[in-house]
Amino acid sequence: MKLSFRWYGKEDAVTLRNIRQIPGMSTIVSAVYDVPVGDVWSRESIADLKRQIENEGMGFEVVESIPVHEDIKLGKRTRDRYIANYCENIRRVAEAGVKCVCYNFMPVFDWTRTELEHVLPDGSTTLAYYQEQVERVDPLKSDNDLTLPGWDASYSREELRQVAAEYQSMTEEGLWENLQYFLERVIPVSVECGINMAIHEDDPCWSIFGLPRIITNEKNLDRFLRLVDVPNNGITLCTGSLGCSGHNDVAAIAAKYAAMGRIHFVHMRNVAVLPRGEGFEERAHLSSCGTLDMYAIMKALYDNRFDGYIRPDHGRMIWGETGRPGYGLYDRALGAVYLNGLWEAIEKGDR
Ligand code: DNO
Repeated sequence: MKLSFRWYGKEDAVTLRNIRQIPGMSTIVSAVYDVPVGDVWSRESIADLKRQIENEGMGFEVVESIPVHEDIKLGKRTRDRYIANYCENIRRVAEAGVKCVCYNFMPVFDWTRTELEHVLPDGSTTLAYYQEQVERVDPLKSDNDLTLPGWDASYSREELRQVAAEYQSMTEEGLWENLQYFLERVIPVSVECGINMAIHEDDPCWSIFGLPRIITNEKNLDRFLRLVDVPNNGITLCTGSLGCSGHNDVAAIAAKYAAMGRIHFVHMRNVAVLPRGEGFEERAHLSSCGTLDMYAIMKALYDNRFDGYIRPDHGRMIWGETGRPGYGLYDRALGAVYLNGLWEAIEKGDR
């Protein structure tokens, strides 16, 4: 495995120097944030990222994310222009030495939580999703002024309603068709430039606000991989996104797709799944802190010869740290160290 860490660029309170000091850290996961979704990234911005990362002795090999414009997901006529830009971005990051691109195909909302600072018994704070709170918020109702903390701040309230309204007639099958259209154009370019494309599962892995979500379980991942059946069309295995539903056996999923060579990137984090469909809370990485067996997942990857990138996913806020929810330094660094330990033990146990 290649240990990696997400960095939000110069504006990130966590510095590259901080990250470099985490044992075994080799790769930075980042993106260009200075242009709107759908535009072409400048070569200068990409080169600038690369230079900063390499100056700290690490490599820039994973992009998370090149975001997919809503017009592509909606299948609008304007999508061809955005797909052309997407392909151009793939070529440009490949020229800079990037090997893997993470993206998602979730309508309107990326990851969604109802609380960003839920206090755990030990005084740390974490991200949580309570179904009952989600049900009280409907972005399509004009008289509803409730909001959720994870929402994309780049949309005004009205724009959010408009874009969500455009999905009212979109079915899951429609979204599958639009995903296929996108992949048929983008994957050949990624093959040409040696980039592994890694779709991120929907988080949480079920429909919210009546919007379709399709990258949610093993059956749908099978269907996804068959849409364009080449190794470059792969997945980001996000343990927390799949694992927040008790129906997904994450270790079995990890084993299956690693054996097929279709997992290019892994987000490792633990969640506590609440009873009776009440939602979930993010927890420290250690297996005993949540529902997921992190050892079993790492072992499944190792046993099936996974050799891609892994990063510790969301951390809690601990030791008084404040900052971007889920993306502080301390708890993610503890996560990285734990992943190193698991991997070393599994590897040496195998000799
Ligand atoms: C959340 C992340 C996601 C992820 C995108 C990939 O913390 O895991 O926002 O980056 O879904 O496109």
